[in-house]
Amino acid sequence: MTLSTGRRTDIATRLEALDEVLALARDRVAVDVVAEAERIAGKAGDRLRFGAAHTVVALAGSTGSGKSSLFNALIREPVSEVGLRRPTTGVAHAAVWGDAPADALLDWLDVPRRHLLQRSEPDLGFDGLVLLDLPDLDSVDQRHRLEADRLVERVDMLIWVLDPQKYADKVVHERYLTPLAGHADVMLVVLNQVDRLSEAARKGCLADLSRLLDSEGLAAVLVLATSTRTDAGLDALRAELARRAAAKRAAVRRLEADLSELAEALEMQCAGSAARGVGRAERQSLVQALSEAAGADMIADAVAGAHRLRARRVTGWPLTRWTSRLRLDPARRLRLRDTPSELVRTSLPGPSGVQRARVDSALRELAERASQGLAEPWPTLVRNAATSSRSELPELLDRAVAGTDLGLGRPPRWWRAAGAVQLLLVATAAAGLLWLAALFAVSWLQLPDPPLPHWGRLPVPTILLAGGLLLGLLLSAVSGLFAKIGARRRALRARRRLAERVRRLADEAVVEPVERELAAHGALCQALSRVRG
Ligand SMILES: Nc1nc2c(ncn2[C@@H]2O[C@H](COP(=O)(O)OP(=O)(O)O)[C@@H](O)[C@H]2O)c(=O)[nH]1
Ligand SMILES: [Mg+2]
Repeated sequence: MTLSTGRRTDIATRLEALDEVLALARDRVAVDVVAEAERIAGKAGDRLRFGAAHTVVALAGSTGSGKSSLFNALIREPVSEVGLRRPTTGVAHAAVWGDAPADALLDWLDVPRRHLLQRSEPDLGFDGLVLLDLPDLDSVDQRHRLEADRLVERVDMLIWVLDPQKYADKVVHERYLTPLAGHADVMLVVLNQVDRLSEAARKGCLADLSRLLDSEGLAAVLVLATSTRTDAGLDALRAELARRAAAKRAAVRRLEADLSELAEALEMQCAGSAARGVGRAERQSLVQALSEAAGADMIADAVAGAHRLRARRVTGWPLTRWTSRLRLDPARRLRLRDTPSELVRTSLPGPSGVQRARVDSALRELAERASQGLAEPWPTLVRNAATSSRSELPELLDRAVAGTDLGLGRPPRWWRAAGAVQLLLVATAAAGLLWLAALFAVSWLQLPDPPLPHWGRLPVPTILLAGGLLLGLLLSAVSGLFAKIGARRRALRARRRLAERVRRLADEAVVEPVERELAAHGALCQALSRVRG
């Protein structure tokens, strides 16, 4: 059996939206709020499965107001014991009109005491009506009160039975009527025992009750005056019940009211302005702080130093070049490898206290700005998301450094050319030196002078020796200058590459978790507006 009214899709859509809200709210929103929403979602799903053929109406009120008397008057048979406060009054009675089987529905309501009224004479038009006589709301026995509450929560419609003495009863008004202000559509208020009032007193009492209901936001609720002694107002009550039972709308209306009330209660989740998201400036300062914590300064220095040293080893003046071999490569010292690999650890010292503090404050700032204007618990959720991988950051940063291509593995091509020229110049100088030595030996041995070519006024061997040495020194100086410029450029590039890598890390470890929370908030508020209907 399904509900055939046009509102079916309506409430189904709202319930689907509620499921979405629940999926997003679990683990985020306070457990009691989620539990309440789950309860209503569960109840609505259950109730809808039983269809709209039946309309479950409960008589609720405090002790002695006349619930059982009204119940008997409506079914015209004395089934529910009047004036009794024996244990049996802690259990609800049901009267079921019509042929449609209501057993499954009553099993779900957990009401075992049932009276079937197939055809009432005269026909009251009560087909499909299920009337419940509830335990007293103010019973001294807590179990009775809980049983009444349980059914107040589940039924489709409520008739609040008041009497002239206790019509302003605090229990009924504060605990039930006021919180159910959104349910006026599925409630009736009955002022019973009016036979005990004079005409004037009755009017005054009804006026007072109306004022009270008005102040509780229940101006729309229908108020009837009845008496089970004189039968006053009973026909009007019967007519109203017949009308509601025939309309078959109470079940859905009740659930709709529940959903609206729930949506209103959840509304504060979406109070305030919409989330701003992670700002570019906050993201940038986080990347900055993380880069510093990753040791960007130290790394840039090491890259520059390694570049200069390696340049000297290849292009330096060969006669003093060997001294550079004695010096330790700064990149090696930090175990920064030529070929990046995330699998090896560097021997960077890790972030200092100051650097950690800067990262923390960047995280805080980012979370704060991203969740600005949102109601709790969302700023807390966003902050937790931002700091979720905080303790792993040093490790992640080191891995990022190890995995960054710092440009160490690619020596400039001119180095080798310059190195070759240096060797050539040394060879030239050596040739000049040997030549001069040979000339010296010839002259020492008093042999005839061999021919000595000149270039301008200088002998060629002298030019070879001096030129080779001078040009070697000059080349070494020029190479050193270029290496210095190159070192600066490489340091900058290494910084940039590291920052790129760190940005990716910041996005994965911080920005994305934060944005997931903000997206959850947006989706929840969106779904909530559909729950509201
Ligand atoms: N005068 C008068 N007494 C009533 C009326 N309805 C019920 N009573 C009496 O009020 C007492 C409590 O009634 P009962 O139906 O047991 O109330 P319940 O506790 O709400 O179920 C009984 O003594 C009834 O006879 C009424 O309309 N007029
Ligand atoms: Mg009773």
